[in-house]
Amino acid sequence: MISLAFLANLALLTSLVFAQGTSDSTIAPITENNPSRVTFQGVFQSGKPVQGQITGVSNDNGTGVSFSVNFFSFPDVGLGPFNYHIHQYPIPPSGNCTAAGGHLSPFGRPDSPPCDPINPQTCQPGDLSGKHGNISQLASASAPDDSDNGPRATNSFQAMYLDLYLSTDPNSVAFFGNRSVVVHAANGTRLNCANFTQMMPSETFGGTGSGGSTSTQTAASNGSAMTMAPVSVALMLLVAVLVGGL
Ligand SMILES: [Cu+2]
Repeated sequence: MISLAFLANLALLTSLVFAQGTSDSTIAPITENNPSRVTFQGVFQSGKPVQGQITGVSNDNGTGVSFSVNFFSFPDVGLGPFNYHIHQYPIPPSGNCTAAGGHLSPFGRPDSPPCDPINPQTCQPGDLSGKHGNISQLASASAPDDSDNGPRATNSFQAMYLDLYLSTDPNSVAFFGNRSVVVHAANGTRLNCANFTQMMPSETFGGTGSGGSTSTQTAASNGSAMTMAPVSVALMLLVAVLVGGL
């Protein structure tokens, strides 16, 4: 009797999992209603090859996430082309990049075949270099001439792009704010990695230009302090006018 019930449950569970896994195949939907201007940044660990950071901020229209990539100090161009992804798990305090697990792939898209950037919705949401280009050309204009030893480690890579398939909404399966970024050599070696952490608007934009439309936690506390002053000034003016009029 128990085994029958167990089998029935197992069948139900299997059909549910199967339906979930196949209803939309592995196509990633465009993320919408992301909270406006929420920002997450990953900064690579010091003392490892490849330095720099990647920053993702959601747009005012809530669709997708805008990324800004600034990587530098690549070890050796010969180890490239380098690639980088958002990986499934955060990096533990030990800094071990292997603990990040595989690429963020909430719809079950495997690592192969390689991502076709013409159809980014078919790629793993975490496959940033697959969708937006790997690091095959490094800017080296500022590198000192050291032709005997090949290109110096000052090589850098910058990119900015809108990714439509990642999310800043913690309720989304495409949320990346609690995950990690890993940069790899061409042979897959994990050169460095970083956890994403949320940045406050003042940190992101240096406290300038965002104005009153910035609608997050710190803005609220700053705003209350700042709006108090005009209100008291207005009250004082009103009192002054009244007193003066009498
Ligand atoms: Cu990776």
